[in-house]
Amino acid sequence: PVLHGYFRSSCSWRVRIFALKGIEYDQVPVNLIKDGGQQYAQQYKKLNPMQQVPAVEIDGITISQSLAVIQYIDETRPGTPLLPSDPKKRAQVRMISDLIASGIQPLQNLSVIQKIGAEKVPWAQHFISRGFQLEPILKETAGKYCVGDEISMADVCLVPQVYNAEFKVDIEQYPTIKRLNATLVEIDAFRTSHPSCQPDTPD
Ligand SMILES: N[C@@H](CCC(=O)N[C@@H](CS)C(=O)NCC(=O)O)C(=O)O
Repeated sequence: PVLHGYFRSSCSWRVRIFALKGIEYDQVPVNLIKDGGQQYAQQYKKLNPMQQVPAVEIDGITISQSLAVIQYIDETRPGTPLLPSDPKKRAQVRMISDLIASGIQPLQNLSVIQKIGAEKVPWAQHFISRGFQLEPILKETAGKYCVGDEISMADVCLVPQVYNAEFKVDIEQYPTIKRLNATLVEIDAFRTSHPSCQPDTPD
């Protein structure tokens, strides 16, 4: 696979969790800031008409939308399953993943923040705090990880969102989120996929 992504993009980080499955992949950096945003380049637009990262070339097709990528690799590759087989747990994993991927991240995406202008910091804080009402949900579903004791797509969504939020809100207010994140960031696949150590991470 080839991942077109950006080191600091939370959606790209979700996909870098390829590492959890032991999948080797190449990375092509798309700098969201440089040159007015390389995601807007004509050549990249051909790959992802939405002009966002990630886009993944895999098995002869191109997939954008990080959750679609994660579910595709889960369905086609061996290793740690990212969706549990129990339908109730599976629904909980999807609920938490959607809550983050549809209910938090898009509201403070770069193109949104750029439109907001001067109010961008309180805007992002508001929507992260609102989204982190996820806390009581996780309190119910979590064991060692977001849903029970098995790592899942929900964990893959949570860690990048917490990384992004840490710059903006006080994570101490969310003890379950804080605990889960602290456990997850110790795992090798989360360490190697961290924004601080990607090929395009600046010195
Ligand atoms: N739903 C998409 C969202 C993709 C997305 O929002 N990507 C952000 C980076 S995390 C992006 O490319 N932003 C560029 C921009 O807003 O111009 C996914 O899960 O992959």
